[in-house]
Amino acid sequence: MNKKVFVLGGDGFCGWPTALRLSNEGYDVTIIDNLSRRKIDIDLYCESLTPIKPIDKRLSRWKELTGKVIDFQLIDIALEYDVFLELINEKRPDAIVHFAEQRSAPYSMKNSKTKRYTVNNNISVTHNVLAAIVESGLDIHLVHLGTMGVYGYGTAGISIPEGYLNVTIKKDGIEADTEILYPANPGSIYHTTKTLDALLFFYYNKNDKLRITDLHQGIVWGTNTTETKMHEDLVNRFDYDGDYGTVLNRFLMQAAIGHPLTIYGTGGQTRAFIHINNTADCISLALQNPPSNGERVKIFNQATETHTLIELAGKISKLTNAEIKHIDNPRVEDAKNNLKVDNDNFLNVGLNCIKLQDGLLEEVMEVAEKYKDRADQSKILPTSKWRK
Ligand code: NAD
Ligand code: USQ
Repeated sequence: MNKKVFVLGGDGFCGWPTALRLSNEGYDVTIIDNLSRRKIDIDLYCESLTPIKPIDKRLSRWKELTGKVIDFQLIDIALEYDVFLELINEKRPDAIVHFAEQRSAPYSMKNSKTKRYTVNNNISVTHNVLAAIVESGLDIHLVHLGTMGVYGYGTAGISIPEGYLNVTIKKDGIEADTEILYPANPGSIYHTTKTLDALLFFYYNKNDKLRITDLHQGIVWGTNTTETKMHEDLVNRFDYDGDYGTVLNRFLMQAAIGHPLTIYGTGGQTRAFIHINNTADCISLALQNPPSNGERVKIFNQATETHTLIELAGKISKLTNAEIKHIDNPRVEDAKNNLKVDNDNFLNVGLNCIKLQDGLLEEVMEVAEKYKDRADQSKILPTSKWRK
């Protein structure tokens, strides 16, 4: 019998291509999503650059192309605990992949309403999932999408380890060696929810022996994957606006429509990146390599390379002659940082890293070029500020 997997947030940018990948690999997939991301687009008067189809159309096209059925359940996991638990008891999944959070740092910093929503939503979803797994009594492997931002982006010169750090504590003349979670250092309310998630995992793993993998993912770039390219109706979302658009995809879209590349501040910020095809690869690998019973939370750094923003803008400008524009940084963050990241856990289980290369950058620009008439230029500049 095929393994059953729930994909929470499976209508989103990372969740949709991952759900298709897992279905293609033979998993029996159920997507659970409350479609809140689509509703936030309405609130922000903005849309994905790519014309994403409604979820029922997406799934019927997938079935027609592959013969594979993906079930969809419209559930708000933060608010509908009992419905979610009932579904777990009914379907008895082997694994749950958890993408279902409000994931934009700028959106989380807009105002007290969006701060409160982000905290309430993200922490409630994560805690409800953990409590439901315990209440079901089933042995379910939970794979969660965390973020590189839980570590902050300062490294004290070392390469950031995968979650844990061996330290020597010195106090009152006593020295003791111990292992700790790498110190949390979030840079936004959104990133703070991910550090709180990590503590919830630590606790439920210790107390209830839940099997959990937390993936500390870098900034995802690209649009389509092997599966979403199969038909226009399967196209993945492409966020380009000042709240949800992430830096590399924004630069590529800006180059394609003739908008200057918007570097916030100096561009000396270094960040970790991963291509969307590799996101789906990593989830598949994480599912194939679960922690054993009693093992501590498995933490993988899910990133394939690091770059400064100025380096990325320079590369794209060289390819396209796009103008580079430095604008006042709306965020509170270091103007410049070094960042090195260990990713041996994924390399050791066979991840084939897709690195930034001209062909792939051009592919994203082609997508942006194709849909440039859908771009609303008034949504490009950032409007959310970290300090008012
Ligand atoms: P997204 O907003 O496109 O997708 C999230 C999905 O979760 C949406 O479809 C949304 O409707 C759903 N959702 C949110 N709250 C829910 C709730 N209460 N109940 C049910 N469904 C709910 O975001 P994404 O870019 O696909 O990110 C997915 C995950 O990966 C997030 O947890 C994010 O923090 C993490 N991540 C993303 C990136 C990136 O660059 N996009 C990088 C690192 C980590
Ligand atoms: N930036 C620019 N110009 C832009 C947009 C952003 O210079 O037009 C800068 C930001 O100031 C920041 C960096 O680029 O220094 C990254 O910003 P981003 O919006 O691309 O990424 P971030 O806010 O960190 O969030 C994204 C996802 C989030 C995920 C995180 C991974 O939205 O869900 O957790 O990347 S990480 O950054 O590794 O923590």
